[in-house]
Amino acid sequence: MKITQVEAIPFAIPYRKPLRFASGEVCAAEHVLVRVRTDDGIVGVAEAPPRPFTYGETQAGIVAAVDSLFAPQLTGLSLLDRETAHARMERTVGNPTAKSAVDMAMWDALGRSLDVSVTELLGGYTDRMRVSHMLGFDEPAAMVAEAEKMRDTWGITTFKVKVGRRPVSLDTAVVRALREGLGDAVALYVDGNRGWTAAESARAMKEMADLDLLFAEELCPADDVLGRRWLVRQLDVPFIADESAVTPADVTREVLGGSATAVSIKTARTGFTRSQRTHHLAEGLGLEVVMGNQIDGQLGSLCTVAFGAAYSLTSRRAGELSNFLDMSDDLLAEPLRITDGELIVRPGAGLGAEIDPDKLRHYRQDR
Ligand code: MUC
Ligand code: MG
Repeated sequence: MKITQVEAIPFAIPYRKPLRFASGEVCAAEHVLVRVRTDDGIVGVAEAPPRPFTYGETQAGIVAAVDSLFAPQLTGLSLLDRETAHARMERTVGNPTAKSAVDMAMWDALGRSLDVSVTELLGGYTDRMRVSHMLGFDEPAAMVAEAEKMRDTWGITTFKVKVGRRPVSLDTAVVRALREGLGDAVALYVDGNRGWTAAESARAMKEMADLDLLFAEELCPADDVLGRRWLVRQLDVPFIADESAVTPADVTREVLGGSATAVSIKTARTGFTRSQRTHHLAEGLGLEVVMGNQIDGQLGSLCTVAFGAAYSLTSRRAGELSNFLDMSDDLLAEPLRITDGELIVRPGAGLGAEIDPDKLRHYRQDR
């Protein structure tokens, strides 16, 4: 179970349809495949999606961090030395997605070594999650049409609607059109990616008061400390901290400071080890949890469902697991499939993911 190699392979797969939101847009999955090899021939895999507009990471930066910092620190450790691996990676500030992909590839390799699934290793609560689909900026009619297609094709009935544009009526009109078009049988919540001020957020939430929203996420910046507390106090839905609460310490600060009442866990940025810590903290604080999406490919989505299914708290709400549907292709030998609005954990050891060697050869950018 000794780590002999940690590889970082950049690849690019275009999106059929770009995803646009208040803090940026994604037109291609320019991600990094991380592979952890052991002395007994096991290979664990995970995927790192750089999001410079949220965390400052780039694809080249992730490759450099893994190659020059983490690979030398981890080579020679056992897969069971997770705390040591974590402590060594934490000597480097930032780089959340690079660290997380290494962490998850180690868990995948550990599961394969023990012939146990990652979900069972973590908590083993269930084998599936309901799926929530994230709708990027567009005209109201196009967003309603996309939601209807997701509902009719994949059985998805929970939608996260990107908001945060100006004037706020651009977005409130979309949410109203979705509620009118899809009716009460769907659940809707909104994510502003810090695009509005606290006052704009309050106005928008008042305008949408009759639309039965489930949550509001990161509508305004957490750094506008007093404004955000003022906003959160007046809402009658949980306010999810996403990019403002990457570490357990961030979650503590945001929640105890009155700037959030729920948390998004994204395995892309907290791996399995740190997501566990956030989960345990959320349980202790009595917070709602939503398993979020960092615009992950299929491997990243498999990581999200593997973690989300492991615990009661993380599997209670629909997880954001479907944006890979907008990609033109992927690396997995057997594609993920959403059925009746659910995604099931892959049976088998580790994450149960096999990378298609031809697809990797085609999409990798380093040779
Ligand atoms: C989300 O929940 O905010 C958009 C930017 C990012 O980092 O993740 C996505 C989704
Ligand atoms: Mg968000």
